[in-house]
Amino acid sequence: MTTITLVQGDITRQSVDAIVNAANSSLLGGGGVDGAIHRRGGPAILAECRKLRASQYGKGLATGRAVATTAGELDAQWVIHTVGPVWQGPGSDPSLLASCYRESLQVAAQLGARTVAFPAISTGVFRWPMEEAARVAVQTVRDADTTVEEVRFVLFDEGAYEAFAEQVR
Ligand code: AR6
Repeated sequence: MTTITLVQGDITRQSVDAIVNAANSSLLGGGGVDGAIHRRGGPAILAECRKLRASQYGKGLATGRAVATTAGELDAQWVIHTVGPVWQGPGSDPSLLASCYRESLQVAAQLGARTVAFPAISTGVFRWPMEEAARVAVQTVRDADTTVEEVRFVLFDEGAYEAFAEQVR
C-alpha cells in the first residue's frame, strides 16, 4: 500500500530516494522544476542526460515516458525525468499525464526506490489546470500497483497544495 503525502515547498530540498523532474523531450534542461533540479543537482545530471540522448534516446524522450539519471548533488539517489503533455484546452486527453505518473513509478520500482517525490507535472509551462492535474495525479498513484512505499507530492504554492489536498481527502 503506497502512502501519499503532501508537502508545500521546493522539490529540490526533499530527501527521498527519487525526485521526479517535469522535463521536456530534449532532456537537456529548461525552466520551472527542470531548471531548479539541474541548478541544485549540478552538472552530473545534464552529463547523464546527454549520454541518454547520444544512445537509446537519440530522438529525445516521448511524452508520457520516464527515464532515470543520477541525482547529482540532490539529497536523493535518482532523478526520474518524465515529459508531461501540453494542455490543449478543455477536453484534453489526460492519459499521457497519467502515463507520466505510472511510468515514473515503474522506473522507481525497478531501481528499488521506496520514496518518490513528484511535482505537479504539466501545471506550469505546459498549462494544465491544477485541479484537473491533481485529480489525474492522485488517481493514477492510487491505482498503481507498486512497491514504492511513499509518494510525496511537492507543491510549489498554496493553490497547488490545496488542489492536491482536495483530492487526497
Ligand atoms: N519545486 C516544486 N514545484 C515547482 C518548483 C520547485 N522547485 N518549481 C516550479 N514548480 P513546470 P511543466 C511547480 O513549468 O508544466 C520546463 O521548461 C510549478 O509551479 O516546471 O510540466 C521543462 O523543461 C508548477 O506547478 O513544468 C519543460 O519544457 C509545476 O512545478 C516544461 O517546463 C510544473 O511546472 C515542462 O512544463
